[in-house]
Amino acid sequence: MNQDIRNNWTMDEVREIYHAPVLELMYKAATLQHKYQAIGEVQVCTLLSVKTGGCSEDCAYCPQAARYNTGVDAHKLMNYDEVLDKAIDAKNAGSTRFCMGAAWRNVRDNSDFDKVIDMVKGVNTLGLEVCCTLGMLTEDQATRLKEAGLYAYNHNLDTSDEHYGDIISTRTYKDRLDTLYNVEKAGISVCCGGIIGMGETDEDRMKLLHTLATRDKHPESVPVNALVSVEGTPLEGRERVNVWEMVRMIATARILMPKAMVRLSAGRNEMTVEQQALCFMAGANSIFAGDKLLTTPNPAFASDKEMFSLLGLVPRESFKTEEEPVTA
Ligand code: SAM
Ligand code: DTB
Ligand code: SF4
Repeated sequence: MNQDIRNNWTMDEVREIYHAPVLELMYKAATLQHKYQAIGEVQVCTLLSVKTGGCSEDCAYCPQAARYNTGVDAHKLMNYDEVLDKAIDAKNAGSTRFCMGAAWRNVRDNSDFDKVIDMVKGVNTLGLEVCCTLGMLTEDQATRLKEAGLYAYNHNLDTSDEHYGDIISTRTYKDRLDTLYNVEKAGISVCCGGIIGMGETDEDRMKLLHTLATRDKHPESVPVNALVSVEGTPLEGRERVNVWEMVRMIATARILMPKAMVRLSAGRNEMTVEQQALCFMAGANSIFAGDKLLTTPNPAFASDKEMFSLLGLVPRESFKTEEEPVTA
């Protein structure tokens, strides 16, 4: 039995890992990274908001919730050609995964979903790994997405079960878990992570990671977002998380789920190259590229290209199978 890949972690074990002296924690994470991931390879993903704003949910962090005045203009679903053009641009810029996001509470069986299905088919033919994040899904909807060629589905748990109610009241943790179940059942890769910097405790952060790492199957990817505090949301004016908090979160995720892609997600725009390098050392091996996340800024392709060259990083190819562990 492989002692590194476990889903029976106890909270005490997670606490011991998370609270270790930071350099020791990074060393341990980097060791597992060397064993299970291709060193220096970073997955480059592009996000596109195909349906922006006007969302009925009350997620306290989100600039797209209709009830907050954040200055985000609501846009109806983009059309097929526009989306395909953006996917081609992303591919030409070196991305291997294309993630389409919609500001929906859940998917409805209507013509908009039919259009998204066509987009998934179209992006798939470009040889990109297609991902979507559309809110809650039923089992049938997940199956339709899978049949259209969807590779991964992003659906974040965001924080611990205990803290969830302070951040979102319009749905429950169980609703999120149910969608993850439907996604997994349909044979789609799960992309699931969270956000730090929303007033949660260390214990909440560890509980989120514990929930992910004790699933029967670890998520294929785990996005770690630093809150982008947006004016008009209930979380406006929150202090930015410091780099060591990101490092601790990323390294703990890497140790608990050695084979997952750990994505240094929102928050990179506010980080220096040195700070990002610490996150890569701590086990991050995936990023969102392109100058916009969904609605907020992200580093430009050109500056990421410079960073890759400086740090000796190379973009990971698409549809790569798991690396064989290095023995010796
Ligand atoms: N509406 C769908 C949903 O909620 O699942 C999909 C889009 S939603 C914007 C995707 C994820 O983006 C959220 O789960 C959250 O983790 C992240 N996110 C949204 N706003 C953010 C912010 N201001 N800072 C960091 N992450 C954010
Ligand atoms: C994820 O974990 N982070 C991305 C993606 N999954 C969909 C979204 C970040 C959004 C940041 C705020 C915005 O740009 O609107
Ligand atoms: Fe809507 Fe998703 Fe934003 Fe919540 S995170 S308000 S569900 S778009």
